[in-house]
Amino acid sequence: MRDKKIQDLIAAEEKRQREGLELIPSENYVSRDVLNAIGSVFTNKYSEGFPGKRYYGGQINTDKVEQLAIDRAKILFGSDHANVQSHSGAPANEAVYYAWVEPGETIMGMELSHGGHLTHGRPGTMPAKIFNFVRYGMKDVETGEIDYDQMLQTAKKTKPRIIIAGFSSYPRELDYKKFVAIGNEVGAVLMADMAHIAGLIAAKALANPLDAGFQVMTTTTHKTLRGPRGALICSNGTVSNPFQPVDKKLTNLPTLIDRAVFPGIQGGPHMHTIAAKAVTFGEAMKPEFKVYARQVLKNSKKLADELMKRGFKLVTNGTDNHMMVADVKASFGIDGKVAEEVLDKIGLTLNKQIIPDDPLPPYKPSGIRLGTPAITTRGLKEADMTQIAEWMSQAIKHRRDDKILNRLSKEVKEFCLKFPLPSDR
Ligand code: DSN
Repeated sequence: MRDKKIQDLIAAEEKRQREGLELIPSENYVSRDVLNAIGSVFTNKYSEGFPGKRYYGGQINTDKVEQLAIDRAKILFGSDHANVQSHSGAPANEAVYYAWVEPGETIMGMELSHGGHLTHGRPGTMPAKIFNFVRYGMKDVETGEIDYDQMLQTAKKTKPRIIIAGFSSYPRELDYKKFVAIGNEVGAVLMADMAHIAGLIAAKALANPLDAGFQVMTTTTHKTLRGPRGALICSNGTVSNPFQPVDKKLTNLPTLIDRAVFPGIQGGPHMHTIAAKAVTFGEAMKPEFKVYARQVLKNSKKLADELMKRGFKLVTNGTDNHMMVADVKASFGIDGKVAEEVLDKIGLTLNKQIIPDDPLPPYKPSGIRLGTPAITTRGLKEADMTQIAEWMSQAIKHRRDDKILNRLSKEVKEFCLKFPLPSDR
C-alpha cells in the first residue's frame, strides 16, 4: 500500500489482534477468503435494484454474486426469502419496521438493561421517534427466565404490530414457541433479531426461531456467523417482484422487506460485502463450522464456570450461548469501565456492560460482557478457558500493581502467539 500512514495503522491493528485475546462476544476473525472478497473489485460497482432487475448496466457478475448469497442464506436458515443488501444490523431492523409498521404504531422488544438492543427502541434513536416501543424483560434475573405472562398482558393492552425476540447481552436461550403463541394471540409479526447467535443457529447448535413459527429473522453477518460487517434479513412468505407494490399482508412480507431495504432506506448495495457474505454463508455450510459452533458453546460454559469459581457474579448465573455478563461491582466493588481498562492492559479485550436495572450509568456501568466466538476461531479449547479466567481474576485482584500486570501481559502475549490468526492460514 502506498499510503504509509494507513498501512502502518493496519499493521498495528493486526499486531494488536494477534497479540491479544478478543473476548468481545460480537467480534470474530474472518477467513482469508472473506478478506479477499471484501477487498475485491466489486467495491467499484453500482448495482441498485435486485438480481436481473438493475438500474445500471454491467451487472453480469454482480447478479450472479448476489443470487449466490441469497440462495446460500435461504438454505442456511431454511427461509423462503433472503435480502443480503442490508448494510448493517441497525438498518436491517429499521427496514423490517418500515416494511410493516406505520408511524405511531407499537413494537415490543426486550428491556434494554435486560439485554435488548439499541435498535429495539432506545430513546433518542430514529425508530424510537417514529414508533411506540413497549417492553418485556426477565422475571428472574438469577435464572434469566423471561416474564411471558407480563409479555402477554402488555401485548394484549398495547397491540404491538411486531414482537422482537433478540438481544445483545442476554446469555440464555429464549422460548421461541412462547413468543409465537403470544404473537399469534395479539396478531403481531414475530421478528427474531439473531445478530449475536446467527452462526450458532446456522450450525444448528442453537434453535432456529423460523422453525418455531417466526416470520422474520434479522442478523448481522460479522458476529458468530464470522463474515464481513453487514446484515441479512430472512423471512417467510411469497417472494414476488420487488418493483411492484404489494398489499400489506403477512404473505407479502418478503417483498415488503425488499422494497423497504431498496429503495426504502438504502441506495446502492455494497457488492464487495455481498460477495464476502456469499463466501461466509458457504463457509457456514461446511461440517467444520458445526464443530466450531459447538466448541464456542463448550468454551463459553467452561469460561462461565471458571469465572464463577473465582468469585465473578454472572448475570443469570451462567450461560446457554456464546456470551456472559459479569457484575464486577457486586463481585469486586469496581465498575465495568475500570475492569475493561485493567483487562485491556494485559491484552484481554472485552466491553463494559450495563446489567439488569443497573443503578450505574452506561459509560461506567456495573458489568462487563465477554464471549467465546473469536477465541474459538483462534483455536482455543476448554482447558484454555481456565487460564483466561485465572488471568482475569489475577488482573482485577492486582489492578494497582503494574509489575504483576506487566507479567500477566507478557504471559498473554506469549500464549497468543501460539494461535495464528485465521487470515494467516
Ligand atoms: N454492537 C453490537 C454488540 O456488540 O452487541 C450490537 O450492535
